[in-house]
Amino acid sequence: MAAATPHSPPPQQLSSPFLEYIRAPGGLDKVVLRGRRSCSVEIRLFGGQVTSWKNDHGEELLFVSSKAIKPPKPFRGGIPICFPQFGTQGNLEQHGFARNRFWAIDDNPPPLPVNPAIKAFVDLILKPSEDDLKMWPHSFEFRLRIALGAGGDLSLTSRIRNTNTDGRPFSYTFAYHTYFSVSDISEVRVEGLETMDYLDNMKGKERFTEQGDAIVFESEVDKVYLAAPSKVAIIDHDMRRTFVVTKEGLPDAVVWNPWDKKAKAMQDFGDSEYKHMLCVEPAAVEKPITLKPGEEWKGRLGLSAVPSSYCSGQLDPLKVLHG
Ligand code: TA6
Repeated sequence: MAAATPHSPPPQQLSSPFLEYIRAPGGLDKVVLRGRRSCSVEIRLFGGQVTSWKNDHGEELLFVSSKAIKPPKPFRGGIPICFPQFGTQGNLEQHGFARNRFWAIDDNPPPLPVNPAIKAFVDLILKPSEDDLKMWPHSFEFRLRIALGAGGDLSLTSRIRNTNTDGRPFSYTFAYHTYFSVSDISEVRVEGLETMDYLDNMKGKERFTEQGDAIVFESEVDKVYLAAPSKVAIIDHDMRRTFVVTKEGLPDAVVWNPWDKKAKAMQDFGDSEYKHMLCVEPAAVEKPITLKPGEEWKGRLGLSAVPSSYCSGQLDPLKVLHG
């Protein structure tokens, strides 16, 4: 069970003009990162979860369900962190416990080589509680840096270190369960995953090979693309917007839309909200990551939103994927 309240940070850690700590009742404390014009990112301490990413017009780029509920249940939308497992295996809750715990502001993060021009960022940290250790008997430090770039791009960098003192390695699976806001799922295409092998969660995780052109959506999709390229493009035709998803340290990519039947079955999801969202989730699913004591893994998610123009007839996705 998650602790009742977040760890309130000493004010000196939050002295940046690009960062605001907002206390809220019910464990909903959050950090707001502010960039140029109306660019911003909101992160809830509960779950270390990004719940908003706005562009310089103040438009929301991530999907959050209107029926999302409060702690201690995971929040439907934004970018939930799936750790130490993706999916449901053994006695851990679906997608692991990291998204259901209060993270703390990391007051002493080890140096992370980043672009010095990026001023709007926050470092969070999660360590296992006694209860967590009963469920998953491994000590770890999970450091998460969330950064808003000068151009409005968003990056999440996870560093997970095995701090076991008993010499035991541990293995885990992981995903940045990213919910993108789209105008109309039937007008959306995904480029970059053509011809890739995938495990189909709707067909008993059987392995298939994707067709040779862009992925379109006409029904529920729940696929884990294996050894996917480091860049994937989500083209929203109506919005004339392309999301570019880049990943490092994460071989796989999960693509999910629940469609109508499953949407109706989810309490924290509006019946027709499937039309306005798509999950593309950089992940490590097929091959768990194993760390020996003292070893650290780094996994990075990069998101940008660029205008898509079709007047030229030139497919922007090809530019953003191979440019
Ligand atoms: O990422 C796809 C998936 O594994 C789907 O199978 C579906 O369960 C989705 O995650 C949502 O999971 P959640 O536990 O957040 O309801």
